[in-house]
Parts: sequence; C-alpha cells; structure tokens
Amino acid sequence: MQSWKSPRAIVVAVLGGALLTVAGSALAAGGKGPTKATILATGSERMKANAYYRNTFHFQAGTVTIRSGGTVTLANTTKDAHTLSLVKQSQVPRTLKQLENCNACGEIAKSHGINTEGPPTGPPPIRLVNVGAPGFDAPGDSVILPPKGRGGPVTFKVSAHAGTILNFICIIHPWMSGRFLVR
Ligand SMILES: [Cu+2]
Repeated sequence: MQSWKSPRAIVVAVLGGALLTVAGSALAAGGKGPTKATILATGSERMKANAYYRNTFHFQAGTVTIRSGGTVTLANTTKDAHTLSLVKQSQVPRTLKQLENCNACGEIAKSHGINTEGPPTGPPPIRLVNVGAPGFDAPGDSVILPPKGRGGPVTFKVSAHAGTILNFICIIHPWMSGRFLVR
C-alpha cells in the first residue's frame, strides 16, 4: 500500500475541494430565498457641544435575501420616522456630497405628499407609494415607518422577479441604505 501523494497531487486535490465548495455555495445562492424577512431601522444619535453630532441610524440587515413574493416587516427601534424607498443603484449616496444632494429623496418625499418647501405640517398623508406593478419592484416604491411606538411595524411584499437586486435608502437619513437580493 502506498499512501504517499506527490505535492502536485495534493494541490490538485485541495483545489478540487475548493472548486466543489464554490460550486456548492453557488447552488445554494441559486436556491429560493426565505418568504419572510425582518429589517430594523436602528441606531442612535449623540451630540457633544462644540464637538460633534453623530448619528448611527442604519438598516439591520442592510443586505436582505428574500423570495420573490415574500413579505418584509420593517420595524423601528428609534424615535425618528424612516422610509424604505427603492432607488436606482446610482441614486444610493456613497459620498458626503451625494448625501447632501439626494435628488431621489426630494422626488420620493413629494410622492408621499410631503411638502419639502416648508416645515412639517403633520404625518405624511401617503404612507405607501407604489409605482408600476403591485409590491416592491421598481425605483419609487416607498413606505414610511413611523417612530417607535407610533404605529409600526409596517409590512410590504417584494414582487420583483427572482434574480433582481433592489437598492433602497431612507429619504430622511439617506446614508441609511441597503439592498434586496430577490431569489
Ligand atoms: Cu431614516
């Protein structure tokens, strides 16, 4: 019996295992996603006089795998309202300048009936904006999440076809962003 393998044979065996592993995870990625997902709008604010204001509001999780037709529950742990608004990938702010010039934010705010020209006059009159087909599938689809204890959580269906990636932001705090991987 000989159990010795040449170094090359070992390398081939290890690489073969690695390739099998990659193929296995690719198969898993091609499977169907969960029919339900929960996203938290969470984080906190902090201020130090003459030093800084810091806001760590974020979506948890930011990348969400969901089955086409699946239901998302959006819950709030903060005292601020948020939105989950679908935008084009190019409209997700990546820099401070883009954050300050969030054009999609103004457009989506108007679609909710929010008057962006003056101070807030009350809760937004249109809680859910749906463009195109029913469910979340296209930029412009947007839902408002009230502050914690003021009417949330909210739910919506993701109707985009499997294989779609949907990018989203909060139009109130546009550094909050994420994406749906629809499976
Ligand atoms: Cu927000």
